[in-house]
Amino acid sequence: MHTGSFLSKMFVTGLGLTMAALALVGCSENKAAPSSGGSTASSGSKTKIAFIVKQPEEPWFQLEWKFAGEAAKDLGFDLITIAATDGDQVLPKIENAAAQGAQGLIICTPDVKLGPAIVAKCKERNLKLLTVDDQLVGPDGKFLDVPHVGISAHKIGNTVGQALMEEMKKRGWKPEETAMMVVTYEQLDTARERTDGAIESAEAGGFPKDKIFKAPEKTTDIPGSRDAASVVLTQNQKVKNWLIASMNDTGVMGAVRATESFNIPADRVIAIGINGDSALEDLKKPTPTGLFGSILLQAKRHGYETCKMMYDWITKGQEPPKITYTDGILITRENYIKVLDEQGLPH
Ligand code: FCA
Repeated sequence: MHTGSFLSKMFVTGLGLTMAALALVGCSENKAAPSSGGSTASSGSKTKIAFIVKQPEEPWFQLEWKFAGEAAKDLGFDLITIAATDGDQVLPKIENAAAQGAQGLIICTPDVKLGPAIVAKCKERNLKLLTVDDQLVGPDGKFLDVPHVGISAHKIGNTVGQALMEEMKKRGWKPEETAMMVVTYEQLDTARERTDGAIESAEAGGFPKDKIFKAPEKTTDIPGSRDAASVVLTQNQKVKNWLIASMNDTGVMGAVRATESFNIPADRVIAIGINGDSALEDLKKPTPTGLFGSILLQAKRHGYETCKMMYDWITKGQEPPKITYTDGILITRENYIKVLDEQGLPH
């Protein structure tokens, strides 16, 4: 059944979830106690893993937590899910996880520059550390030597650029009537690599460099990308057709909403996101919007596999690989149901 599924609920009851996410932020942590593994009252001896994310309102992170919860159930550990939505919250929340007895931390931090402080805090509190999605950086801008699970950002960006070119050619759009808008967030490496990859492939496909406009977003939410896109649209009102790329679905969704408020017809827009989360909202609408597709990422690997790595590290002393890259698949109106089914994802 489609309607009862996790993702459908997530999209249909967006407000409820946002409230739930806010409640989560408010009370700072939420313990998902798995039922397997025996001990209840004397859970002191049970392995405890904390999973901190930067944007609990984004469906991507909700999916990561959902799969982490499945790992907790299957492997029999306690999972502590914690939201840290800005830099100031990170260290106190780690402290909090340690005080609750966590032995390991999986984190997608709101600020990767906190890398050295996060590493120091985990060392001080004897927490094993694994990063997911966003890699920690040091003062020199180089990645820190912490095990990491992330997407092959540049390659996935390339896939976006190639798919945009293909669809543009299919529609027979003239290059002189077309521009590309790239909603960027370049201070975050994984974001910059994705948008650079999209631009690189568009150029390799013959798209003129001077028709590519970057729209730097100040915040990585819908209002942030919408505002950034509106500036570019205001400055380029003569453009007939728009290609749109960004670091994730949220980035392109804000831009698509902006094209709508500029009264640009939906069939004059081709937007392709990354994540395969909020883009589903548009793919499900009976009338196509400018949102053409998204690169579906492997949330299960980011939520379940990271937990398994951490669990094996804590319980067997098996260190995770230094780096694990995951990839993605293009989903569109035509194939998303089939692909989500194949991936064992709800829709
Ligand atoms: C970053 C983005 C998320 C998701 C993840 C894999 O953390 O903010 O939306 O794309 O990488």
